Amino acid sequence: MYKLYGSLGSASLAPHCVLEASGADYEFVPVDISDDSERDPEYLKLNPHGRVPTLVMNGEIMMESAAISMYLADKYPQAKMAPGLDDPLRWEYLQWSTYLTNTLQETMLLKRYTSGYTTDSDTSAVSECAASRLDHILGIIEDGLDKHDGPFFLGNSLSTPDVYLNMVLEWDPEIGAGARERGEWPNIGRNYDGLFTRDDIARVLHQNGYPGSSG
Ligand SMILES: N[C@@H](CCC(=O)N[C@@H](CS)C(=O)NCC(=O)O)C(=O)O
Repeated sequence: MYKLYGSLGSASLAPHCVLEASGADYEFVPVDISDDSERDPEYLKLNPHGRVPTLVMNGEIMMESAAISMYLADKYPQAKMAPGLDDPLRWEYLQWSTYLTNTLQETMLLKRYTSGYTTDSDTSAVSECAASRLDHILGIIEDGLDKHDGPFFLGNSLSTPDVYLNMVLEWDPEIGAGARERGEWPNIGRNYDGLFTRDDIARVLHQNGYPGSSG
């Protein structure tokens, strides 16, 4: 039995989708991560940053959304969310999984938690810098999604980076839903819609407050 500590709409979404797709027994344990709430000292023992997600399994404690997602996707191939080790697409899977966590997510966090990145009380320079970096990063992702036929990073097969991408973009309504409404990043918009073609993934997205496909 897995316990996934998370918060709806947060970085716990990607591992939540893999758990749902895996058929494994799991419990989703909600954690209050609102800015004005004290972190529960018991939770800080599991995750010293007080962030989500954390996966607890057989007495082991694992953190980092991308790592948990990839670990579970490899462990449960029936979830069909990762190419196997010998699959020619494996390197692209690893490349995008890593890029999304160490570049896209990091820049979104920079934009979201500006005060953590400067000692200045005026954080507008951090916001501006993050916004311009995000623009560049989204252009790279948009082009990357053009490589294969199909809406996903790996063409027609959905894998963990597809969920991860949309999980992170939805943290900023202007960049997630707003950009889709404006038709700004069409490949990214198709990627979002593609997630809803799988019932197991759509179920978790709806639980996490996603309205559904725009198409
Ligand atoms: N690199 C971490 C980042 C996790 C993260 O920043 N989670 C956010 C929610 S999306 C959080 O817990 N924020 C509350 C806080 O930082 O106190 C991961 O991917 O798991």
